[in-house]
Amino acid sequence: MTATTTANTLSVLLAVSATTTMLVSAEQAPKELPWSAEKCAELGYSEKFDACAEIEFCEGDAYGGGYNGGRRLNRQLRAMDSMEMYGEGQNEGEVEVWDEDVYYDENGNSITEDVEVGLYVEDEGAGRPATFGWRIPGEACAWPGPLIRMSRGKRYGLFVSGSGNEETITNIHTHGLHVPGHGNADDVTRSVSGSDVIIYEYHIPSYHMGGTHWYHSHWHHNSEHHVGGGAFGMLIVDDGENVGEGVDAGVEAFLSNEKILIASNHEDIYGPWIVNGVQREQYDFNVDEWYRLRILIVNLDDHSSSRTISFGDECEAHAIAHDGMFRFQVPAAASQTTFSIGDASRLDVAIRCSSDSTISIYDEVVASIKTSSGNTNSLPSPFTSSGEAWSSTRPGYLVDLRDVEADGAFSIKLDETNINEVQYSLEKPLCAGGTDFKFDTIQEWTLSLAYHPFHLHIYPMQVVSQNGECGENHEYGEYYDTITIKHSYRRLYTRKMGKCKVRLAFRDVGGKTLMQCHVFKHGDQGSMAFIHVVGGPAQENEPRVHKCASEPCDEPVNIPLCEGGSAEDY
Ligand SMILES: [Cu+2]
Repeated sequence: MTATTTANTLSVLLAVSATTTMLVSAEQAPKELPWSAEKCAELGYSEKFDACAEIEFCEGDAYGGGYNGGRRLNRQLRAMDSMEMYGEGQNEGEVEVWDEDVYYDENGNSITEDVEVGLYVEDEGAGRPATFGWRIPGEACAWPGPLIRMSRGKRYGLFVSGSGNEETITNIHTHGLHVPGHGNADDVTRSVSGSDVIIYEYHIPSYHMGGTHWYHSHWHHNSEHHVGGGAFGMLIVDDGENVGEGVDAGVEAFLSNEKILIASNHEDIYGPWIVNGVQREQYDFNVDEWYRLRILIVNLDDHSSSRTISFGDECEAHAIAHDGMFRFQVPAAASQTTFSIGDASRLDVAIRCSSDSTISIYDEVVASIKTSSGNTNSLPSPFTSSGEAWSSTRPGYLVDLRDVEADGAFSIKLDETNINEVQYSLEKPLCAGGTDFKFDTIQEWTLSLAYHPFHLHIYPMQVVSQNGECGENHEYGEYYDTITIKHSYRRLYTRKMGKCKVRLAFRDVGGKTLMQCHVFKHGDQGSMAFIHVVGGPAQENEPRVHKCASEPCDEPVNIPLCEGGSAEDY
């Protein structure tokens, strides 16, 4: 690997530098995707969906824009010297090009190309354009993509178009939604390219818990490349009614008094972290007012899988939800200023600050909190009017399984290229003793993960290990959709490997689902597997394709069942 500056990339640097004097003065929360019944009528799907929206994959020109990475990268390179990850550092103001990064085409063949991985300019602020992204048609290709907000009990039609480029294949995974993983719903084998348009059908059941989730591109072999370019965004399911026992006007006001924090870094680089697409986000808080901070962590470096996020001593913070699912008792009794959180995970906290403060990831300040007095709103409170915690309403897929006898047991071992020594395959699902999993069963799974974050699509998992085997990111008894035990590659050799036990309920939704390592590089290398949950409801395939320039478009992919036979009908 070599670091070079070329005439071609230098011109990109100059073009971007001109925009870097813009300072961040208020929160940069992304624009919301506009759902509407009118859009359904316009597209001819009024009877099928309650709300429709169009979202477009996009490709930008370059990374950059106020991306103050040089100084920090050099410092972290020194810390990583012993791993010999990078041959050379680079200086501020230089464009860095690393030769021979390997990517894959749609057939899985490796492509060798020069990849520009970053622009280093000394400045604060300014938005970050995406090299790959999701956008509202007509909007800029921004990092991160639009905020998708959904309501419980509604039928949504998401019309997804390609970037215009026939060579770029992608799709969308709604990380955290409890919806089918096959048919025309959240199936990662679906695909769109060019100017084609495919339809994702999402019925958010009325019992779905409200929470903080996200979406990202998930086309196999290109996930790292696409998400690493900015193709992701936050997805929120609104709380609606019946959130919990004891929820009063103050708690309701608190739950909707939200702030958004989408933290991401950059593929192959050890920091820096940016928030909401900017180098130093600023939040405006009223002094001593409670806010619900929705935090999403998108990590693109493949050698670490967890981090700490901390607030200054001027603030009090209580956890209220993990991975978009409320704690059983909300909020957590103890205030913390530092939280440990795994990759791809979300954390909602109740936070209030008495004066100006900062938000840091590890020891890097990524955002500031500016407080102002005089307009304090005292109504929002995470606690009930009597100052107590409240019990969240638990839908069937999120009930307490600690005292329930499991119907089945399974062990999972994640590696960089495989799960249970089987590489990702469309021909072969993962089987438990030669059979598929059964709908309406309770499972107890034992996870051996090293530092790999384990994400199971569709079905959240309750941590039932009591002695810290699941690591410091997870609390006994709470639900998560991604489990990350160890923090990084380096710590792997200094700490005992944990065997973390989780329980989960195969309820409401059946069919195929994906489990994966959520280090994007490892998923792309084959650390993913399908399982089938048989005997439950089946999701239809239609409507599926809205616009197809040349057949075939988004043909359904059927993974054979463990015991043989087709999985077309579950
Ligand atoms: Cu991994």
